[in-house]
Amino acid sequence: MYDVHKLDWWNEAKFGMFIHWGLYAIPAGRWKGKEVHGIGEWIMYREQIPFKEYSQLAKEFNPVDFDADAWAKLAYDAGMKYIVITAKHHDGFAMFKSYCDPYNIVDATPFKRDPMKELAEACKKYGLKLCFYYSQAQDWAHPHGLNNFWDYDEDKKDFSIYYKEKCEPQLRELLTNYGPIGLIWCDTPMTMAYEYSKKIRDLIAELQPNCLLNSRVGHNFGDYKSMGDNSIPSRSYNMPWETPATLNDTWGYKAGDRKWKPVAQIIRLLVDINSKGGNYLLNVGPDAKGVIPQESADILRQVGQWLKVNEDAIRNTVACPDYPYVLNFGAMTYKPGKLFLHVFNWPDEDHIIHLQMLRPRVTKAYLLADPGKELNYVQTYTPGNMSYRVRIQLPEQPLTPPDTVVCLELDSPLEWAEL
Ligand code: H79
Repeated sequence: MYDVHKLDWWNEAKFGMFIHWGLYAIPAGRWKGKEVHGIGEWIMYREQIPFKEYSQLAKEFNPVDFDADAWAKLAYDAGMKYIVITAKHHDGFAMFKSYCDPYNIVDATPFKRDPMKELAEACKKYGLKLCFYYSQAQDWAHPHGLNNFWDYDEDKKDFSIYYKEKCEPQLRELLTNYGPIGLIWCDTPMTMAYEYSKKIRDLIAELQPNCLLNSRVGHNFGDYKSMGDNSIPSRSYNMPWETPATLNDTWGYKAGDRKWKPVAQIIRLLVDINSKGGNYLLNVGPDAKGVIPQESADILRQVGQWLKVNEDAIRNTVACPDYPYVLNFGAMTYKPGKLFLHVFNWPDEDHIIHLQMLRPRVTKAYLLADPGKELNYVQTYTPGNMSYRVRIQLPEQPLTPPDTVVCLELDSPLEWAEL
């Protein structure tokens, strides 16, 4: 299942930008004067808005402030290496020029531009992989797509018609018209049968064999595992995996959602996910004008500033073997030869942190923010009484709060001694 070579760029990246953008950015969480509970892109389902009515939003969709270069630059400044954007979400509206279905941004809106074309160019400029989210099973616009039960009789649905008329032709367009695509991000397979997951897998193999596919295509046809939305496993996993996550509580833009996570928490999540071997796919929800909320941009730029200094501790890391104790100073990330200690809780009194049960010998210790200056450390190794201990002397103050990173160079692969 896991093709190591094909996954190289993705394993190295570790951090990507998710973009949820569609017609739902217009209501922005409010419908007919009332606040609608839940994630913004589900508003059509939540309110059971008839397709005839919801589709009228297209006539108003005119994101004149959309600037593909600015979005790509923001991802670049944040230290992200790929962008996954909703080419089509569950509402069925294509955010790209589709030749098989006029319900798309070029043919149905006054905007008339194809933002995916513009993004493909911008991603090339900033060295980012462009990837497409495509809701392959749910489609609330098509009479045979899954989950719109208020317009269409579930008993009369034939998924093969939707697949043949819309799903496959649109995936074909996405894999043909925008240059090399990093990955196709499917979602909520629901009751979709094995044969359709396989068809999607085969379609990618035919058109862009290097393009990855996430596990939500269903039936184990993915190249890597998508964890649940905003869900992080409690332990390390030695397989390719990714957590898609939000900056506030919604994916698609909601004007009323002010629950932004603090920068420190985002860095903490990035480190936690990386330490367990995963990728962090962090979402922004641009508004109906095409602008990424200022709060999102501010958070991402600050994460990027931290990441610039501490990049070695994130990029290309692998799952860190689970430390046998609860760590008090923060978290650890790992790549062969280097163990990174992320100090979130600075030891204000003695400025010393220590690790137990570390089997490899430390050959050098330094802060990523000041790599020219070696840190003093003492490693004691008394296998007779199973004591493996290293104590590291830190400076008085943290250099890159909230997380100052110590790099320990190791003489052998990381192993913890048994407790
Ligand atoms: O694209 C984002 C979400 O729209 C999508 N996955 C991420 C990446 C997603 N699809 N399904 N879900 C998430 C689960 C959604 C469940 C809920 Fe609801 C939607 C809870 C509230 C609204 C439907 C309505 C189910 C319960 C009430």
